[in-house]
Amino acid sequence: MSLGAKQDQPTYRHRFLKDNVVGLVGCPFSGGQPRSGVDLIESGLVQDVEDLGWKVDFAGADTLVSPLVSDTPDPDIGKLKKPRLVSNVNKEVAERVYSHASKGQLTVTLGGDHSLAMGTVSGTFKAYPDAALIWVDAHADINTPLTTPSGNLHGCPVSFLLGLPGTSKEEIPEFGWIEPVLKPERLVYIGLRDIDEGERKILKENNIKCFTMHHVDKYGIGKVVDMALEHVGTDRPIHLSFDVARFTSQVRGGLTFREGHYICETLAETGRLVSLDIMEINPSLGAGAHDVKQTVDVGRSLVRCALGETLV
Ligand SMILES: [Mn+2]
Repeated sequence: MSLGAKQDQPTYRHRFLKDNVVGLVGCPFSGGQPRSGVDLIESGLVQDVEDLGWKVDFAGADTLVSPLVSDTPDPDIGKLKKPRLVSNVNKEVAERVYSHASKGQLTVTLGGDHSLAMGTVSGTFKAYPDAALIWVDAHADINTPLTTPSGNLHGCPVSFLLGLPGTSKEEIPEFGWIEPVLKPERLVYIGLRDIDEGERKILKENNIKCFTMHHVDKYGIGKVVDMALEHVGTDRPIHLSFDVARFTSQVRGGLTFREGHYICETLAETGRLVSLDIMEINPSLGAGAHDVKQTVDVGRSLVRCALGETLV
């Protein structure tokens, strides 16, 4: 899929970065279970990124964020499952992302379940307090410890970043390191399709801008991305958190392959992307070799588009 032409500098000039360096963070962490999340990096992603004119700061697969699996008991807190493990992994992710971002690198985090955005967004916003967050996902992931139907923390990261009721240090000290760095008006969703009842209420009460699949159908992805960028402000650094689960299999009316790539291409064009999450790329357990390869290929091509790969 690569055009084969090696660039000596990135396609677009980046406003907030120094030295055209991509800082890679890998985290094969999913629901407390270690999984093979290194596929994407091992598949040649570093070479892809270098071919697009970037230098890569990645110390190798043995520096992936460890899932910190241990025998220490980690009982549920309320409904939340594996709360201490999720918190500890995210704290480490936040430190790694901050260390790249604070050097002026464009951080690319490959995960892993979407709870990891607690860490990535915390790290990015520590370096760029005025940043905006664009969340591309079928789900809003904004349940709080009080509203979550499942207790899975991958459905909750945004609520912690906003500091919604139920997430404070007093209420849940295990996550007390997370600062409420995100403002509702600097968050925008693209591609929502399945929203829980409690989430719908939170989105309304906090007046959070959502472009659902209804809006994508109505306006087309081009107009939706323009409106999303306008909503969060045209001169802020941007953190893009992209959930690719169910994105590769177009079974239930989510974003298409091209719509997803269009989002990444357009954010690259802004020259304001400072942090990118490609999450839920871990091929599901038991998937066939073909599915694994397809998931990895899609993740790779989204990263390339976000880093400036163009069709011609
Ligand atoms: Mn998600």
